[in-house]
Amino acid sequence: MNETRRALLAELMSGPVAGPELAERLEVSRAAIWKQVEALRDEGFGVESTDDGYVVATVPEFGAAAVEYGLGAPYTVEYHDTVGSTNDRGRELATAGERDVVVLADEQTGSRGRLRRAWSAPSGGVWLSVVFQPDCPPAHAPIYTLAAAVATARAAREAGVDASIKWPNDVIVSAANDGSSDPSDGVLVDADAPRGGRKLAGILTEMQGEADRVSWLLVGVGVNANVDADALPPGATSVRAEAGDVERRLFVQRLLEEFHDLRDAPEAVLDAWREHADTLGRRVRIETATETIEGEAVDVAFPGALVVRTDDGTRTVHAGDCEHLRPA
Ligand code: BT5
Repeated sequence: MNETRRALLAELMSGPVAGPELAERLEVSRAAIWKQVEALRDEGFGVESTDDGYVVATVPEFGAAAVEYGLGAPYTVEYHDTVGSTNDRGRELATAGERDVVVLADEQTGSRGRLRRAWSAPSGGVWLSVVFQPDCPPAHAPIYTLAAAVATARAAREAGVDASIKWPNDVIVSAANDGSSDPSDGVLVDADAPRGGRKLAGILTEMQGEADRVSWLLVGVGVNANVDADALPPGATSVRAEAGDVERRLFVQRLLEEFHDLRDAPEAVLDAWREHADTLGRRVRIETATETIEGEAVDVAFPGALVVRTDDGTRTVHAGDCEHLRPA
């Protein structure tokens, strides 16, 4: 968004301001203010002229300006109705030197999960990538995946979804919580959700770094928001299916605000993660690049490893695909 328009919106946040007063505060001409007010109207803002000045009466449903308006975190937003992958676009911006930018899309046509798996991203979802530069070595990057999972779970809970985190990068509605199976009969895992729980969101973190310092980090978050579950792969769920449609503008704001707070306080992430984890206390099977590890997930360790108690002792697992198993 144009800088003057951004500053204008910031002024209008706190109530009516007259055109001449705005021109003075922003150090531009009155004609420039009028032009930017028209541009905001074109973007879907209901800007009304009252006796006391301009007032924002309505905000558009979604988009860059909609998310930036009232956002309590210092990100600028680049919005696309449709894009290949927000992570790919984020990578372009990161390489060009941009930081603290969020790429946001209504629909993606070439989005990815880990190991280049396909990710479905139909219109109505929340598909975004945050580009930033944490002051840490590359080895610490997983803490930001955990932070994004916590932020997503919190935003989803506020939207009425019983969301929890499955290590390492999923936000799910646990099979035990979604009402589709009765925990009292001892069957804790839903048959349609073989890896345990229905997947609401996934996170894909990518980065560039030198030996001791991250140059840029990109946290891609995909949330099935206002999407029909049958438009998604088997085993997936959506905010719409669990709790009804959400105001995506507010959902994205909450997610970004929570993420930003945790980004600033990495030492708080593990406790927050434990609070929202579905994986801890469960029997798990983890496929790593080289082996399969089975046991009970007992804790999470910095920067994002799962601690698993196995028959052969305790293991700290740094990466892999995790399955929640039925209790023995
Ligand atoms: C992930 O990978 O869960 C990471 C997904 C990250 C997507 C975001 S969207 C914004 C940004 N831009 C991108 O291009 N990507 C990021 P993984 O753990 O590997 O899980 C992938 C698996 O999830 C697939 O193999 C499918 O089985 C399943 N899947 C695909 N689309 C899904 C969806 N919309 N909801 C739930 N599950 C899905």
